[in-house]
Amino acid sequence: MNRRKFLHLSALTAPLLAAKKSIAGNFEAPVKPIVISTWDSGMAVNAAAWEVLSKKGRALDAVEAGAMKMENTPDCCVGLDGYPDRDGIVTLDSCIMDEYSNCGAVAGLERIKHPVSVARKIMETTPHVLLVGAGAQQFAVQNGFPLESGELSESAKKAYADWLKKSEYKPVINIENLPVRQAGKKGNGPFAPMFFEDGSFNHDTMGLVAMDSSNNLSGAVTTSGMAYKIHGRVGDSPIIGAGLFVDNEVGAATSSGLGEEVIRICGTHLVVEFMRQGLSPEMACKKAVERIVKRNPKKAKELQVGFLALNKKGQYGAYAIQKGFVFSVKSERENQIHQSKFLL
Ligand code: SD4
Repeated sequence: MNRRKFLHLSALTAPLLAAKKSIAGNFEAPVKPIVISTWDSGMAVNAAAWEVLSKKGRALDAVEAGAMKMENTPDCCVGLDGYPDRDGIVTLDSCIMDEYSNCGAVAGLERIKHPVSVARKIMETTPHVLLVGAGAQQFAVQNGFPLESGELSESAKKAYADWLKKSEYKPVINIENLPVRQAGKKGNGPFAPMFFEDGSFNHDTMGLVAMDSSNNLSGAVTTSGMAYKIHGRVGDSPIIGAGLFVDNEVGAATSSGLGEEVIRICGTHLVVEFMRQGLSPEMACKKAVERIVKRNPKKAKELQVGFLALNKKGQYGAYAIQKGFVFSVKSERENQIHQSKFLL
């Protein structure tokens, strides 16, 4: 065959071969950009992140914008309007991680509106990963973040006053199918959180991960943590490898639910490692959920944890212990809420 004929033939067959490869599923072009986030409130979060991603912006900027959207939403459970700890103080946890495995986090941060941006500042301007409590606040103020009043939002004030009547310490979060759950909404905002009969919020956490047009992954989490927690309690959300993990070669994962259980298994790190071994995002999340259930054979019915993961192909998946975990996805192909599969 002469060279010209060979080139002509390859031009004809190359698209066929490419099509075959994508049917085999091994060489699919990644769906990008894409952003996925926990809960139905993730729709608004994704829209904010999409503003960045659709202009070929960096995933890191997108996830920060998404988390800030939630922190800015009035009467929302995630930021300063969230529910306080048992001493009546709102303390915020957040983290952020980029495609180079740079990461920053804050825990127990009071009176600062955008903990995710403080986390990013720590990542980008200090040699550290995590600042907590008074030190985190001092760092934030020194870096120009305004100190807010620290007053509870109207709905948080009321719920806290109700809770104080019994002051029972029984943290329960995110279990949508328990009988205590009220199918109601508190507050008037479009993202007003679901609440329990005893007044305690669930969905106090927003986690999101994204892949940008350059195939780079990042993630962020922001939360007011578990309502009426012991002052100083920190959950999974600001812990790298628990509430969030990003490995730019493999994928990224985030979690929602009872943080202590996620920390005990290094949940999102585990999910990413399962994806590294070849599991799909959904199967990787399922295996992590199974590990939590395995170590809690009797208590599992009272626990809720959900994992959400994205791989480098732009494939995503979630899995939860119980029914009710939902997540939101935005790409050029879709903009919708999905129900997570569940184990029990
Ligand atoms: C925590 N994981 O503080 C968080 C709570 C949560 O929806 O996800 N709530 O343990």
